[in-house]
Amino acid sequence: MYLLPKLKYNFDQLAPVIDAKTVEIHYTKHHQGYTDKLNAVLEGHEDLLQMDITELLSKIDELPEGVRPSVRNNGGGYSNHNIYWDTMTPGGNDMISHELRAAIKVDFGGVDALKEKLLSEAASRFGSGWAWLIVDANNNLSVISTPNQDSPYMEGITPILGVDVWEHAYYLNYQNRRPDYLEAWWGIIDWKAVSDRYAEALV
Ligand code: MN3
Repeated sequence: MYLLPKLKYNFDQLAPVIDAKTVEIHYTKHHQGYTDKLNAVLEGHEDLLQMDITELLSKIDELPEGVRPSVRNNGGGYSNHNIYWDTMTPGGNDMISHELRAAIKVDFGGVDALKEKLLSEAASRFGSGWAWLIVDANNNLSVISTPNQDSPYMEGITPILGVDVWEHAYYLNYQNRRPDYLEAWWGIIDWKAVSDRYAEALV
């Protein structure tokens, strides 16, 4: 059974970057919906319901055909939003670890260059999807994007920061101005949480 994680903040605390109504609908309707549909499709598959979500997604190609498309969409949606909420904090913080800062310097040239690359990837993702900072099997960082609710875990790589570019994430506030949402969103990143995810991702 997969459970909707509690948010680290109230619905109104990401404002003015993300308004309270958007957070509430996104969390209580969209994220809850993915969670409920994931549990429903896995009913009767106790082994799969017991798995850590990252393991379930990494085994997407081995799952029974009858559940695979729904796990891709709803399991992906469940996990992606867990990371999205965890990536943000009211007002943002700069508590980036020395290790992560050093790795960003090596792989991108610096935090500003990472920002430019990530926001550009997110802005140019056609239609609905996500942009990610990921750690690959060689412990290198890179920026990727995924369509729909596809998860980096399905490709054997570990997301440590993720931004939702589905219109439901920003439309009330920003309408079609995705780049404005992204620029504002960069300011509410929880670098402590991202640094923790980086430390856990290293193998
Ligand atoms: Mn979403």
